[in-house]
Amino acid sequence: MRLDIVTIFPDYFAPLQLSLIGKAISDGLLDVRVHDLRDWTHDRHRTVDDTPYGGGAGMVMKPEPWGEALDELLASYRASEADADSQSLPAARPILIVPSPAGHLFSQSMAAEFAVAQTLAFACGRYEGIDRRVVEWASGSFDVREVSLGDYVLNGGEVAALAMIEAIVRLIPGVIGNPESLLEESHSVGSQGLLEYPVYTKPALWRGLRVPDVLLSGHHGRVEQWRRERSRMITEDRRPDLLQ
Ligand code: 6GU
Repeated sequence: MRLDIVTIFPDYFAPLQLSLIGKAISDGLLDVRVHDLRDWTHDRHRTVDDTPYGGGAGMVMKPEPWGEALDELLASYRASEADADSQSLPAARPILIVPSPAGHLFSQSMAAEFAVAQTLAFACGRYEGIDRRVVEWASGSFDVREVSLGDYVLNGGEVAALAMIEAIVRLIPGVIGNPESLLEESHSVGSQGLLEYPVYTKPALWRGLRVPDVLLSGHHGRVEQWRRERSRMITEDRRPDLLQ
């Protein structure tokens, strides 16, 4: 997968070099390119924002640098398509994810959908947002998806993009050593919409607290039943909305 990120804070994405995602990059499963939006400004101050038409607090990101950045992404996609095998299928419209607290709620199923894309681009704006015409214009060439992490406010799209990238990249085939571990997680299809059961490891007695006996019994069927019950109890308590 090719992953392009446009941001005014490229340093936010340094952690992508770590751990699982860093391994995916060095294994050649993932090609990450972080771009500084200010590279597409032309004034001495490298200005990316301006006051909102109609008034109000805060600043709005100017459309021109975004337009040029997205033009360059499209040109670069076309160049790599031309390089590719001429027998290959025409590429799908590239996906452009725009993190926004006003977006559709991000979910595990969205992560799974994005994980099979050939190319993904993230446009990270600040909270007050990007001039609306950028998304309008970009929709002519990209499959634009405005996506929110949840009902709280971050300062910009960078941290949201990092969270989404981690959720997406771990689903790319070959990124996780043991794909079976994906099946039982909270919010995955295999978990049947329930939250994950509690887990324990050695020692069996720690600071006076025992691991539940059933997990030491070696009785596979009873272990499964206990885990299902606990999943249901935890889901009922913390996320009753998931039981609908
Ligand atoms: Cl995607 N962006 C921002 N700025 N705030 C958020 C968010 C995204 N999701 C939840 N809060």
